[in-house]
Amino acid sequence: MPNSEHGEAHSPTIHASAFAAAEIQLDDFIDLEQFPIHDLTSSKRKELVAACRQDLVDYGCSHVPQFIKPSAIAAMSAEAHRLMPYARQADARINPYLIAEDTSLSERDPRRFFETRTSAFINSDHLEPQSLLRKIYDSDVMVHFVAECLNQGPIYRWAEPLGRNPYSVMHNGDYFPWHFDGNDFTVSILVQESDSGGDFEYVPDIRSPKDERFDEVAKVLFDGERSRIRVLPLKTGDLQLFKGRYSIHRVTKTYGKKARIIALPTYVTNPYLVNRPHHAKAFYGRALDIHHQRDLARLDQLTD
Ligand SMILES: O=C(O)CCC(=O)C(=O)O
Ligand SMILES: [Fe+2]
Repeated sequence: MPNSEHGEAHSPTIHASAFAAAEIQLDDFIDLEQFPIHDLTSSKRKELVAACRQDLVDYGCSHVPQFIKPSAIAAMSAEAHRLMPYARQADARINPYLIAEDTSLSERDPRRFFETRTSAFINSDHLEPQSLLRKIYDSDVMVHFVAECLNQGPIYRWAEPLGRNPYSVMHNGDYFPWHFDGNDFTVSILVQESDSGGDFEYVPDIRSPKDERFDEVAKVLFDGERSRIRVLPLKTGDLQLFKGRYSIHRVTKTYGKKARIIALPTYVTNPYLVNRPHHAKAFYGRALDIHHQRDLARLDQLTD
């Protein structure tokens, strides 16, 4: 679908197809000596998977420092900087569920907690034809490795055309408010640190597929209750695996001349679903036909 329909004057009309496995050279982005994710017999790989699993059980999040090669980070940073004119802010006022305000709810209901989002996304459909981020995303070896770390499968790449593997960009003073994700798992790769701030804060498993726990969420939002909040100061090149549908999270204000840039390859358990139209519009600036066509029931009953 041409982007011009949505009023973007400079949008490229790139709709590159996926890279085939034979086109993806893993050592373009991973040091396979240190992280032999391709070698299923490797004890190093087993240890890495075991550590990630344990962190996900203990903290809802796992963190592998310096997972992506500096040369690959430099290539992604260069791509993100070239694409910076397309970074879009979309909706400013959001609640954690990305839904419209319902004034019939009590004022202390988390669905009535709105914050101003100033961060921006370079949507996935803007990635360049030779994008290294898309190679990482299209790599079956990566999908397999991520699934093993999550200890859950099968998982798939996401049909979502705008949010499947975007860059999130935060400039001086920008803030990414508290929210839950519409998808199951996000893999984050920090491409550029801001000079200060830009910490990832989250409350592991504050809701479950069967229980919204609005009271607990309200304590974090309205009372500033920090006892269960974990803070992850990511460094450039680090990999983070995160279950964002159950753990409310935000990125604190970023400061300094350098933008905080993070790549977000995103995986799902249902490969057919995309974001809900309101979520696509609020985060990625527009709802396409596919968002309306695939606005289907979720397996869980969570607000989304
Ligand atoms: O920038 C980050 O680290 C997190 C972004 C995020 O939570 C999201 O895109 O849903
Ligand atoms: Fe998120």
